[in-house]
Amino acid sequence: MSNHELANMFFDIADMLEIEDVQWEPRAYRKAALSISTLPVDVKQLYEQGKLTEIEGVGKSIAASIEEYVKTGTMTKYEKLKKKYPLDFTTFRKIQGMGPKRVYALYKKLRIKNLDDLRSAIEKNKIRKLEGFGEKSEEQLRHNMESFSRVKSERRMLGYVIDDLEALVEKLRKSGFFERVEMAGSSRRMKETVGDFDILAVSGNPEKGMDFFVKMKEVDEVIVKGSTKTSVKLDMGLNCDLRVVETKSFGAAMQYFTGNKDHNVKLRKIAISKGLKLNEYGVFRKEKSIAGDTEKEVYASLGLDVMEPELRENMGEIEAARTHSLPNIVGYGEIQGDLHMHTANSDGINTLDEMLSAAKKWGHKYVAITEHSRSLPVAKGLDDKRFEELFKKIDRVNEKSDIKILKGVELEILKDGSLDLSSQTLKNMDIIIGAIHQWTRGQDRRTLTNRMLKAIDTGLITTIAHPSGRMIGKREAFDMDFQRIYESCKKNGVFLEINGFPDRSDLPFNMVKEAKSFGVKFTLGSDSHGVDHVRFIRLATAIARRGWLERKDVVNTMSYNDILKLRR
Ligand code: DGT
Ligand code: CA
Ligand code: CA
Repeated sequence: MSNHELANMFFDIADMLEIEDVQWEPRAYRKAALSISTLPVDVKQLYEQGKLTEIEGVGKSIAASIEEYVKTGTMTKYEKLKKKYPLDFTTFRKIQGMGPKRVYALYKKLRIKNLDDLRSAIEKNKIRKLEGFGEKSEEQLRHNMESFSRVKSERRMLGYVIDDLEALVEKLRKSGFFERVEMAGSSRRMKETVGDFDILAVSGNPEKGMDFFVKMKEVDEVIVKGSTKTSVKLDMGLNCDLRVVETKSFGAAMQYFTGNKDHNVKLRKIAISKGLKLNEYGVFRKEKSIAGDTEKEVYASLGLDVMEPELRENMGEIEAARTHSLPNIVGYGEIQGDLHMHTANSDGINTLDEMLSAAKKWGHKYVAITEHSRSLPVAKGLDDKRFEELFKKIDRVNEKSDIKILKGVELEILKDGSLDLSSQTLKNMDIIIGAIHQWTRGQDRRTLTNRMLKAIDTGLITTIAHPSGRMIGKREAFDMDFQRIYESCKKNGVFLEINGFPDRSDLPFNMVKEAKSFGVKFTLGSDSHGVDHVRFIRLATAIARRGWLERKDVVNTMSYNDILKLRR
């Protein structure tokens, strides 16, 4: 059971209740669905901790439905309604002009249950003849349906699916049907969002291997099955292509299917300029293969150094590979700690002890506990006094703990650029993450830029939280003069954060690369709000790598003692 799935069920219930003219309830279900769909933790985990009603909009009765679903795999309320209305509300909801009442009218009159039915009814001009519809609204529906079909391939945030993908790859490896299995595509490049998974394998018995693959429990639906390529839909809602290739062209296939496309196009041009042919089978001079079994050879045959997959975005890496000046990007294993974490003291769900043991298990040597400050009441921000109490506790824990804690704050940058909390409280902190969370509406580019610059100028801030403010799929980056901000950060010795929380992934990697060119350095944070998020430091590191950062550019490669000295 995923949050996504559960949220869709509640949205469906809301739609069906609306058809039944039930008052209020649809709103309540939508509210619950919305908060579940954006929840940073697994609902199942909250259930196990008895914390369901802490979810915004989830009262006793919705909590009971969740519990029933977790325990039995069915939800009576949903099943009952669905029997009466066996319609694909989840899809219809995404098409403009297909509100519940209209969906129901189309079902009653034309038995339209799903997208295919809708399409064929429109093609046969059946809808225009219905009372209350007409030719114009049929045309409008046709248009809306087509624009839905174009965008329907939903991308997913890598942070939420990478572990499942790796587990899947591991299962294929252990199946005994493949000699090699590797992931390629955007997930190998650690792109923040992925459209589908691409897996490459070598197998002496591809038919049996593919049989095994399509029977895995993660596979919901087989799209095409062949002995060299099989495409399926996985239960996590993403498609996955498994390709079986020959050992002698494994490197060429890895290169080709890792991409990205622009990177490949440029490589192919280089090949042509050298009188060579490059494709997923190898590099060829006339018909003779000159490279193919390793990526390194493929690149070398084109006069290029091989680069880490994260760099393959056609952002200058090919030029750098030619002049042997690729950056030595920071390694995942070089990160010593996490510089952005919350606990139940503000809006996290786990205690300090729980967060520490999860961080220790991950391998961190230190973490910064950076609770929200008082002016963010929705996140239960702390005032000066509560920070003082928390820091006393941290001092006590630090004495005995082998994983060290940095005393920090995720500090509200107020509307005018001044800082939340007293400078006395701030003085006692090891790390201050300045953050803009609110009052941005109505602030134009100049006002917002000046607000940020003023905060940087205070000389009190260590780093800027999720600097662009973007939320994937929800909110664009702030309209700010980022170049001036980079300049000012460099001048004031203020870092920029790379926030690894999947929905944020902020700074975005291309902006990281630009900020680096101004001489800015970076802090990495998982922005954990629970033990399940500690793993997001890896995503922050991936963005750092994709932004060409080297060890020296990343504060988290420093030791605890050296970080303590930053503000002393
Ligand atoms: P995604 O799935 O949208 O997150 O992104 P990718 O990069 O995984 O793209 P995908 O799955 O369409 O294709 C996998 C790789 O195959 C891609 O990174 C590069 C290569 N590729 C796909 N289409 C083309 C193409 O038209 N030309 C070239 N040269 N390579 C391509
Ligand atoms: Ca892909
Ligand atoms: Ca693909």
